[in-house]
Amino acid sequence: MESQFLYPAESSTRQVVDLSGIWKFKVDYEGKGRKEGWQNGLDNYSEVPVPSSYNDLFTDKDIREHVGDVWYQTEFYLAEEWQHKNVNLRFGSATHRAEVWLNGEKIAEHEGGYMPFGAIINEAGNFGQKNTLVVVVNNELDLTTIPTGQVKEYDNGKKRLFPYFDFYNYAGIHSAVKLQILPKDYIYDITTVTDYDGSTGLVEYEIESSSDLEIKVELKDAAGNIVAEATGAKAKLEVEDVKLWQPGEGYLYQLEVNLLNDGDLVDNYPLPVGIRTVEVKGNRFLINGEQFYFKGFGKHQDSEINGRGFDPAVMIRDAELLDWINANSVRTSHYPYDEEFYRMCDRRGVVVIDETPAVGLFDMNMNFLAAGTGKKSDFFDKEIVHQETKENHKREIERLIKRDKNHASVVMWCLANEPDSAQERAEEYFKDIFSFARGLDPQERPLTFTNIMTAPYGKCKAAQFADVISLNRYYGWYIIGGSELEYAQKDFEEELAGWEKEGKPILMTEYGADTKAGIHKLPSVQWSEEYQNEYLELQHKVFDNCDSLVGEQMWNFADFQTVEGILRVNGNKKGAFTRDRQPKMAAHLLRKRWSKI
Ligand code: BDP
Repeated sequence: MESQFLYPAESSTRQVVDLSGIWKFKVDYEGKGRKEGWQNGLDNYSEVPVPSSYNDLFTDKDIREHVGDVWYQTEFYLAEEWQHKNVNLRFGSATHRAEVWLNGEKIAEHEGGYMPFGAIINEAGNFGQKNTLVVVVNNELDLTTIPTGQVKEYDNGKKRLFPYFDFYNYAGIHSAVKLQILPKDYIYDITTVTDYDGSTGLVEYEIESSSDLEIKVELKDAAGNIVAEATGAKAKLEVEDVKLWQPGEGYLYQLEVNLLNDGDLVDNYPLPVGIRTVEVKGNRFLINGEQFYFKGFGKHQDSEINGRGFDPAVMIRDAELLDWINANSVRTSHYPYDEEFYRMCDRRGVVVIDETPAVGLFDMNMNFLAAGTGKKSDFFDKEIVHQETKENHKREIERLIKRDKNHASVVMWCLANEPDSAQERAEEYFKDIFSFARGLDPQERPLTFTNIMTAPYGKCKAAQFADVISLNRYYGWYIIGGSELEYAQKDFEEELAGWEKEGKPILMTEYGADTKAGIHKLPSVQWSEEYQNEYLELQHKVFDNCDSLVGEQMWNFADFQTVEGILRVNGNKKGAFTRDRQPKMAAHLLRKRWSKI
């Protein structure tokens, strides 16, 4: 299969079989599975749901904290008639790496926890018979993986993982596993670029397929009327009286791509297309030529029991809450989410900043906590970082843009979260990263990364390459907090005034205060719901005085799981909502504020 990035859509020529459900599961405590032939089939197994993280399902801490391989197995039948088609086995994602065997034969291998992969299985598959699919998933991270982390091994052979980031390193098969029954000749990539001229919408497209058969495309409006047509692998469509895709109103056309052989339909792929433009002009962020102000959150794909596993119920609940709170946007901190999320945002008009998994480019365990102390770190002084880590980082950027390039909802790429960008050698690293990324997006969307507090204005070596200055700031929480809160305003304003000199848009991608729902205290103390509100009010005062500010995304949408430790109370509690998606007092405050902006 030339590319696994195109979403597995159904059509009159394509059938999709979802293999999600209850699979067999076995933890490989001693790392002996391959030697013992587990790839041929598991014995003495337990059960897991797919998709889901496995960590929070069991009652045994050694399973939750297991570092190494875990094995999955399922069985399925391949219909006889599929022999004459291409049967593609596709994983939406498995975290952090996976190897796949079908009937004992290795068919795929993938590293990187958030992107699709798979293989055409016609050769390894048994048609008309039962097939055994075995997958081994591994969660180890190091200095060169994206994201980064560290494995510690103890005398008894046990290992523990210390992520360089502030969220639990959930592992498992996190997205649906699907069989795509594709025609012999099929479409495997589509690229669209949209624009408009007055009331005429423009859709440029380029199609890649496994053969050079004739291509015919039709663009249909939401009611199904054909509004433009063309032939050939590449062309520009014009749409009269265009209805633009807008924040809050995700109007979608459908590009029907048809592959024809002597006029007979061979393959059809339906791609949703929102016609809109995105641009940074001076210190403004424009969508369809109009100033856009981001209101919303940095999120996590995180929920009770399921962990990082995709859960459509949680996704819809979150979308309803975003609506309720008058938010218009999210950042997919700190990794790409499930494909269904972007498709939903396209439909609902939710604006997305799409982030790579490049988090933890900071040479300190739990860097997010130690960062505020200004402790010395030398991540970018390491040669290996400029070689292997950077190559892996580039690979993830390339994959992200390939997978998500056509989503109207995606308006900006966030290339990294809080790297140690005050370091000298961060400059050469990010110069290369940004110029690499600039060449990849056919829609040329703006690029950013989120800047950490230890690389303030004047010290950051990477911000010069970004189109938008995205700031994660905790004035009033990690610094100048508690009884000093009122004094945080001045320092924060001074820093923003510095950044404003760059003449670029400034976006608050994080600001927040840990708050345990149900703690009330008058006058307030840190961790109480009253304090979270006072903290937010102060931040908002600062924002309202900054002309270059193009948005505020509070940290975090909801409470989420992290590693355990003395600074996290069963997770990070900065949510406006609890982990079970109920509002804290802060949610009501934000709802009121955002109804007026
Ligand atoms: C920032 C990180 C984020 C953390 C947050 C926090 O980007 O992942 O969860 O701070 O400390 O440093 O809550």
